[in-house]
Amino acid sequence: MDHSSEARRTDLMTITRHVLNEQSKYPESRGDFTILLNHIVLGCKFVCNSVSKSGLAKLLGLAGETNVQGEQQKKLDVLSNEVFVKALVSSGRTCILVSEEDEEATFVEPSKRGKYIVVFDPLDGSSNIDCGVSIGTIFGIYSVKDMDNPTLNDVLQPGKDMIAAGYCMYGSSCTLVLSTGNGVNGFTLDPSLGEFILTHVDIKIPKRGKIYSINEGNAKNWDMPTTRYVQNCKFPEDGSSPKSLRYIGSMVADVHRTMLYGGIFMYPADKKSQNGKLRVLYEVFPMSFLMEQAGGQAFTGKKRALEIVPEAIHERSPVFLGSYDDVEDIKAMYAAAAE
Ligand code: AHM
Ligand code: MG
Repeated sequence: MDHSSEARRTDLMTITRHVLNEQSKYPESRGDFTILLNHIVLGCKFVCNSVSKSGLAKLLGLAGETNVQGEQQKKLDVLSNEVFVKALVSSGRTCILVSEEDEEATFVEPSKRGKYIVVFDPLDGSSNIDCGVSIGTIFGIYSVKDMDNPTLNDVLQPGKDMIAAGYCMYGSSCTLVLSTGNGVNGFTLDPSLGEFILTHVDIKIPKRGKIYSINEGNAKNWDMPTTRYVQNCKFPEDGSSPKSLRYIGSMVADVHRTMLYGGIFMYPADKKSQNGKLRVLYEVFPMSFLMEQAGGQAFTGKKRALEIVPEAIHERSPVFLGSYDDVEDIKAMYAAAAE
């Protein structure tokens, strides 16, 4: 009998335990955040289960509806959105929800209201569902100023004001990466226990990476700094080795790889999409928050991504995020172009 593995199994750091430990540093904490997070975790487990069974359950294919960005929704998008909205409302800890799938923000009725605002993309990368490529949920959390009188202005805050952010990747394993503003930790779902277990302690992104990640099919329409930067990834002017290109087209998976291996992920502006593609509140902000917490950077082409003050809940922004030094390089390209 393997006594050492049995010993390990009795001392598991579950995500709830981890968050309780972190919250215990704040004497005023009453457990509300832990309860909220437990409901997010429940949503992730539900979606993870649905994603892995989707072929069997005939969930693949179009749901026949079009979302606010004019994109066709898949059945799993619809299901995931319902799961998270219900979990978040029933937590009793939220007051405003913003989902990629809902045109309007949801204001939680007063009897179920709490102090947190959750912005989320329930199932990002949905074009990858039908071929089994990794997809994920992205979320960010703010505190409301006045719980009795929540307004959209509470949501339209810069990303640096978020109190937590994370993503859950439904891939070869189900991995939840979380920051409550005190570094980044990764948890892997143990299907036999139904618990997320701390597996990636205090993730730090390498200072420089060897991978760049961008949809090169849009190159024709890129601006000059992006074009020059990508050219330099392939033909470095300093004689260093070229970078490798990796692009999944699923932000959670591309960012997760960038976080662990280093490098840069880019979704720039182009002539057709002046603001890029990715949504500020529930894609750019949470991923930028995590990157900064892991020691990396996130830049829009003009400024630090977390300093954007959104004017609309589904606003988009270009983004360049990843290893500190790689983002410094693209910042230098933009600075040179502005001279
Ligand atoms: P979605 O929210 O409709 O799934 O779109 C967001 C996804 C991201 O996961 C990914 O980074 C990007 O779209 C890929 O876009 P493209 O196919 O233009 O490269
Ligand atoms: Mg999305």
